[in-house]
Amino acid sequence: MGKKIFSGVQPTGNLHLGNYLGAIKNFVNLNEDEKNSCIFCVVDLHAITVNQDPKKLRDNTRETVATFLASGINSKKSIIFNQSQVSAHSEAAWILSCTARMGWLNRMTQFKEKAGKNKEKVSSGLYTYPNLMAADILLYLADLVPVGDDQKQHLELTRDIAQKFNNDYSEFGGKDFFPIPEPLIFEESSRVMSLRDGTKKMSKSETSSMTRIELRDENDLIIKKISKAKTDPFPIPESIGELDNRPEVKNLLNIFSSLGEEPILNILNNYSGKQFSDLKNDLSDLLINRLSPIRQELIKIDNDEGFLREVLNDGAIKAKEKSEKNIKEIKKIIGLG
Ligand code: AQP
Repeated sequence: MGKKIFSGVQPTGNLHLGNYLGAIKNFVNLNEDEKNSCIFCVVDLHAITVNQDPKKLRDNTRETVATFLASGINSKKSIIFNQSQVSAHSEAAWILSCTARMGWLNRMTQFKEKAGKNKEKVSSGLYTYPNLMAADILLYLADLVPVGDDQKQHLELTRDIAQKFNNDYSEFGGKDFFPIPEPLIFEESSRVMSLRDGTKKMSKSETSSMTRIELRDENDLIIKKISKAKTDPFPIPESIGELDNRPEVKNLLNIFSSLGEEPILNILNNYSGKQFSDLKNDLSDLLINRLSPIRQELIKIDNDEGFLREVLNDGAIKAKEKSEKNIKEIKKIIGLG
């Protein structure tokens, strides 16, 4: 049976291989299955939980949509829009923040990581971010959410919020109102790590761009970044078990595997005993082969402002239609209006 799928990406620039393998590549496959109904959202309201330059934010929103399209998401089959254009997201976030418990939010590791020692100075939006994420998903009564492994905890919170809402209002029409959404995590690509430190995830906000392959990187830069990627002094092993405690090597193999859609063991069979430079040369070729068509398409689409505006306008109309119907229901259940 077809699924209702929702996922979001922040327009914070520097979209990278982790975003592509952990999220966007999977969106493309889901979008191709005619039975699914997919909504892909550029979550600009999430982006403003940290300081943003307004002009850059607007450009990055366009760039994120262009990346969706260049990667192969079809805007005729899926709804593509930006969150801030559909006001029901903010309304639902407020309502659901009254369902979410402080104790639940206090456990969110992403807040702890992002706030660091600066807890008193970060925006309160950064703290309540998971409530908005729950609203995004539940507003469309989605049942499947493709995300990278880093978002698993937020999705568990979304499930808790949905369950509590359904229970709290069970006598008022809330029973089973929200489906309990499932994460869709593709194990081999769920966490792409930094090229310089295999224990940290590849991230847009890491200061050095040498830690990540960006989707706009030219071929020469891809070769340079992969050749400088950290490895270790030991030989390429024969078995997966021998990759324990070798995070950087494991990461390169994971990237190879998910990009080439080939089991890690096959790759080990081909490279065990060989030099890292052999593995890296072939990995660079594979990356160039997969990413350069996306980059070329991205540049083309990004220059077509009219087309991007049309995709976003059209997506917002469709998203409004669905979300307004559901927010009305939610308000009716809880006695608003
Ligand atoms: N390293 C990663 N490996 C696999 N998946 C990843 N995702 C992000 N990084 C990796 C997945 O990409 C989707 C969009 O993420 P996002 O842009 O909304 O926010 P994020 O997870 O906070 O991305 P970054 O790059 O890590 O940004 P910063 O540096 O701002 O924290 C999500 O599905 C995410 O799981």
